[in-house]
Amino acid sequence: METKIIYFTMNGRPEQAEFPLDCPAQDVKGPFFPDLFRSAAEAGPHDILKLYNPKGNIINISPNLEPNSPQSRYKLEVVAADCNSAELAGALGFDLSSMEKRLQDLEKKILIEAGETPAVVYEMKKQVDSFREKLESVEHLSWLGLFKDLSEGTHKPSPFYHKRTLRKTREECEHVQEKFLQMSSLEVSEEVRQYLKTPNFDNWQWEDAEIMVLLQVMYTDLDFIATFTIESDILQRFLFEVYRRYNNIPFHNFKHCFCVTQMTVCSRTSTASIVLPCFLEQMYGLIWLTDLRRKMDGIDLLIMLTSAVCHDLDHTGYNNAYQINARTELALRYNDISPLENHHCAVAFEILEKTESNIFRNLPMDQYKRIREGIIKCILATDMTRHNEILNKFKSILPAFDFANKDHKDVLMMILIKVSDISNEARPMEVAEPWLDCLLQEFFNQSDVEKLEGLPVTPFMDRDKVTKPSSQTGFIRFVLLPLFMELANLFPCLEQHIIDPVRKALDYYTEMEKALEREKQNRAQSENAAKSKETAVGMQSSADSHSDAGPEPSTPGNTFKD
Ligand code: BYE
Ligand code: ZN
Repeated sequence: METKIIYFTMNGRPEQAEFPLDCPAQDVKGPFFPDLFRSAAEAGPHDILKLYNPKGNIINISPNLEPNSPQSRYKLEVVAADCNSAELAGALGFDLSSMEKRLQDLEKKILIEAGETPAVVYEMKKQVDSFREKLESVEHLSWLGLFKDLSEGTHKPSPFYHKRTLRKTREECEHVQEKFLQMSSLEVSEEVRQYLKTPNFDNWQWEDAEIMVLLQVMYTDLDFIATFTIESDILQRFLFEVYRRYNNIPFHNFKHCFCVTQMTVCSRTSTASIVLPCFLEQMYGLIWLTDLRRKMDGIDLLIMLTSAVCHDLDHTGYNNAYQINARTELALRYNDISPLENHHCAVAFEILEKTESNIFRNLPMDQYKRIREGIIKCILATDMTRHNEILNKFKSILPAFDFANKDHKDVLMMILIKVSDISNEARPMEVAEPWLDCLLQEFFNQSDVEKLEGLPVTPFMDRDKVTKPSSQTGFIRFVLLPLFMELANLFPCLEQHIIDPVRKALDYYTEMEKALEREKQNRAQSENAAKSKETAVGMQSSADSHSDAGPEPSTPGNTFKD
């Protein structure tokens, strides 16, 4: 029988297939039996195969395939596995769709017999639902074939479209953009403008479109619009692109970007001559004493503000340790060197490279260069593994700090963005505590995924190992206070304005830790009492009634070391 040989590559690996010239269509691309191409690609029955000719065009997998030579190989590719790929799920030891189907059948049966969904079935349904949602929303689990990346817009609408996802949807962006543009023409009251300059500002009271307006106010009130001839539609486009590229994750989101920026402005605004309303009294010293507008030039301030705005762009909620351990695209791209911060910065300049959102487009080349250099320095300085390096550098220049020295100013700018980045605890408790909850939610989510993927679990992110107060007291003692106190050496007024609230927060969490400790002891005691009672009555104590040790107090001393 005459045969023909087809040469192709699969993942760069050379393969060849031989089949008879009168081969029926079914054997080459049939719905029933995995054909030669399927087995070469190790593809399941639901996977989509794509064959490319050497020109890069997709060609039909059919018996009429042009025979070729090893020098002109076709390229075979498997496109993402079908979401419900039974084979893939089977290999993983679970199958969501069949579990759901069985649950539905069970529910139907019970409905007929008992008339109402029992709580257990409801509970199980909820668990299956939330498990599916988790698998669908976690980008790093996309290899399961369940991940729904809604930003791509190539997916067909699914019943889970409304569920929480990482990236912002187009609808969400358009809605906020429309609101922002409507509001941006309105005057922001003087009262709000002043309130915006204090660390008491409550971000939770404002929705995203309003926050965009407030960011616009910051650029305006620092005179950047006039000084650097920034057109308002360009600024609006820039802010919108920034908004769009912060993801919907618990902590490193657009509101965090706003808070960091707002804190930067706090320590930067000098309007000492204005008469301050009484609620601003406590800010007075800070404004007066730091007086940065007189000590640094406009470009430095523009660098700091824009760095703060951009410093966490496209954060996905997984830190550098995760990126490196999971060998993500980012870690590979940046050779494990601050993958996230490099990425945030690259995204910032992706936005700034577009003429319609380049707020620096009217500046001469030398100024643009200086700004770019400054932003890169500031954003890269937010990598906490460089914390000691940067703080030590600052300490070493402090005794002879000179605002005319560029190296000194560079270090100060890095310290200021670092302070702003981790300064939630300098805010009122009602503002700060929800931020801590958000952060822990993001951390715990990461450690859950690390456990699922068999990666090393970062100890201070492990929900089984840390408690809210124990982690925060350690952080305040060993990271926040030492950093803030060095800055207060340069600006002594900061003592009362940002160090005092942080000390209060330390007391608050220390109390909370003690209360938790007491609760734990009480629980252990009552359990012991119950146990001895059981034994006394002569009942058999069950094998698994060990005392619940609760969360281990973390050891803050080594939690935050590099
Ligand atoms: C830091 C690094 C990365 C991301 F668990 C966020 F105890 C932070 F470590 N920030 N930012 C603010 C913080 C805070 N980390 C902590 N507390 C903060 O207030 C400590 C963490 C809860 C934990 Cl440092
Ligand atoms: Zn940040």
